Amino acid sequence: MNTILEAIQKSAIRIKHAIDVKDIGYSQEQNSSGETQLQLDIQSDLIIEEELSRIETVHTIASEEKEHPMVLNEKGHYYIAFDPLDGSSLVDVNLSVGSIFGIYEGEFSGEKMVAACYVVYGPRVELVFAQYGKVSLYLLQNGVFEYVKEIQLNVKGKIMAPGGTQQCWPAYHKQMIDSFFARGYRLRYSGGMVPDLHQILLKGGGLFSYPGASDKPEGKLRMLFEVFPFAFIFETAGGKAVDGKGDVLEKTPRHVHDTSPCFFGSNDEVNEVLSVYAAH
Ligand code: FDP
Repeated sequence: MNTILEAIQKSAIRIKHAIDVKDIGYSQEQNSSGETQLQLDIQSDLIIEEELSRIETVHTIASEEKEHPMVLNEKGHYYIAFDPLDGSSLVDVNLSVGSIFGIYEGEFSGEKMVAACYVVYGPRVELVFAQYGKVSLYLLQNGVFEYVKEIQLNVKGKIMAPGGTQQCWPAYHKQMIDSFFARGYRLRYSGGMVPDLHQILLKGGGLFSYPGASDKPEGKLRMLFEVFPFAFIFETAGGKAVDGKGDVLEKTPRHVHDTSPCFFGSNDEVNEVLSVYAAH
């Protein structure tokens, strides 16, 4: 696993360099979700593929930017799913973006997840890695990721990050979000899942939601590339991650790019989501 973390760190340093200097224009290509890819999406995908290909223990990789998983080494046992540059449409307005990694043993399913990691490319580059019941924060300094601290969520937070198109939300979801704001929660939503969830984690808690809605009944965020890694990180940090009914990590996607409604946060807020959703 150490070699995987090292490969992620090397990829992050190379992606940060690409963000700083590369052309951020749109390519002629679309990814599996029908989104037009940026040159940077393609570049970041290639960087991670190249770094992970060097590791013998990696059996298969799946990228948000590619239609199908790719077998790297039949004798390996780790399956790694990654979103090379999440929120890349925010690069042109100079907001933070990130890379997300889910590490599985034997197959891609929530229950087989053994570690998860993300990198935030903001004013500083930070990396969060969850494994063995611990979530660790690292900061890139002088070309090296230095350990900073362990991350733990409070039981209750103050931040609300409500994703999706409001006019398409179910009425009970809107009432729930309005009721959080009526109790003093502060809106914090940049439109980049990585910085938005990073903020909730580092500020002690709150709720990030991306519900099923009339325009997107199964939500927008992809289970393997986005939802499961953050679910693993939030649960390891003492919080919760659900799809509205139960632990989202108990789901198994039928297709690599399947999405799920998702709610990540500290215990109190997510318990409230479960009780509101159970009543509907
Ligand atoms: P993006 O489409 O810019 O890649 O991955 C999907 C994502 O960003 C998440 O990072 C973000 O949380 C979400 O979409 C934002 O979606 P909405 O604009 O629909 O709220």
